[in-house]
Amino acid sequence: MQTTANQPRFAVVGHPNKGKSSIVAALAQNDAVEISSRSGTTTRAEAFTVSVADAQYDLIDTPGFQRPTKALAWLQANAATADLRRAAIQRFVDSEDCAAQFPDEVALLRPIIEGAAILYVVDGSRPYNPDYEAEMEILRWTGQPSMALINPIESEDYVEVWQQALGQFFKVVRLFNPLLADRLRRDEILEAFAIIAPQWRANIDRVRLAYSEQEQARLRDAAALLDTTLQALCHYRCLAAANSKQEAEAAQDSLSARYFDEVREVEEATHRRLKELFDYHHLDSQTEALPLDGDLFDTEKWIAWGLDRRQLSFAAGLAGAGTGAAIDAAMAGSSLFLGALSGGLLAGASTWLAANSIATFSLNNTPLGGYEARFGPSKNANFPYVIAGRFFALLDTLRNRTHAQRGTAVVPTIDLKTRLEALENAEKRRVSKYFASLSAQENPEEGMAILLPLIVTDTRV
Ligand SMILES: Nc1nc2c(ncn2[C@@H]2O[C@H](COP(=O)(O)OP(=O)(O)OP(=O)(O)O)[C@@H](O)[C@H]2O)c(=O)[nH]1
Ligand SMILES: [Mg+2]
Repeated sequence: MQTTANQPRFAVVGHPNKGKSSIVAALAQNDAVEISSRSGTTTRAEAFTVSVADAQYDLIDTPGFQRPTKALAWLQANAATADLRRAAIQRFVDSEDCAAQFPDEVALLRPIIEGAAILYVVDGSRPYNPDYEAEMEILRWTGQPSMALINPIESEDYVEVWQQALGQFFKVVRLFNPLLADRLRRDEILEAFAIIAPQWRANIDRVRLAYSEQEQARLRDAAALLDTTLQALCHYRCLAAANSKQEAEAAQDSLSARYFDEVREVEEATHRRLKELFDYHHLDSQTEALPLDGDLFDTEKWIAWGLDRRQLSFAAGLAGAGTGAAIDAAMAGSSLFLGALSGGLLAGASTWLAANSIATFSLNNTPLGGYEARFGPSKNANFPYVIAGRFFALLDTLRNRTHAQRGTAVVPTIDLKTRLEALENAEKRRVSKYFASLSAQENPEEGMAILLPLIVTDTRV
């Protein structure tokens, strides 16, 4: 990777365990950065090149200050006047003796003396204390452009106090919580980078522009991925050739097991691909298992698929209607199914209800005199909604997360209805028609464009 003098470089420094690595991970969108609650996790300086399209900058994660007061005393003994301070820092970094005595300070100062700008990180939930002054003083001696970031780890209780103290050492002080996926804040931080290091302004502006284009590209790619997945899954079937009818019938169980396994695998591969699209390469996520082999009117399973109880009750109401019982009008008003009905998805409730299993077994004669056993494809009208709902749940989880969060992402079930209702009427109709044609085993075109409005709906609170 090409690194030029003109490429912005920022060293993230501060006390141990104040979220330096978390800030690097969030800004760099890199879930491989090592983060832990253990103090002293980062033991050496490591540069992460952030590449967004053709724009780049470097973030350097560093170990925390361990002995700032003693290090400052060494520096003071080596620089009698202000004009000698930068040279003293250089000697400090070059000295073998200092490397042995102050390995962390040497590691964090080296990239700075080599030209990186400084991002000094403090915790806004802990009180200010003058111990930090040795750190800030050392950083000031480097003469490099600098700004401070207040990370409100547990609260914002001491943010104001910190602002006052930091304001005396840093021209720019910003609040940044690396665990919140706040894109505006990230942009604000980048803008602040350009203020402290105007020589990098053109490059930083390119990065900012690339970030916003990247977001749009990701959403388009996600829409295309969902379209491909729905087309694949709605047409999915498993076939087995047999010489006799008995042999074909005997294949039913293994064929259906294979069908459900493979459908699950396709979905898992899609979810992995979606994570990669958002630069999550190490993230485990936990989505309710797709309970494919059961009856679609099993309450718990509907809920697992992201449809709530009221929607379910309405489905049950419709089932009653099919056999002459009344539809509960109150339920009707609140249901996803009503949208589907009014959107012209269903010719009649019976079409919807006839398909109460995902896919069925069938057996055909082949032209050569043998038999073909077949499981699938799914003609179930609910199936594309279920697959799409689960995809949106993961998408929202990824968009609400930052790369600083560690641990398994628990993907909640989502309210698909709210997402559908946010669409314009014409968009709703196009989505309903698209899903219906998938279940009717057609190959709807322009799925990506049809799905995009559903994808971009930002369900974040
Ligand atoms: N709740 C919360 N936790 C945070 C935040 N920022 C960091 N943490 C947690 O604080 C701990 C330390 O974060 P790191 O990013 O590893 O801190 P560091 O400054 O790099 O630590 P060292 O490398 O040990 O110096 C981790 O458990 C993080 O998950 C935050 O904004 N909110
Ligand atoms: Mg760290």
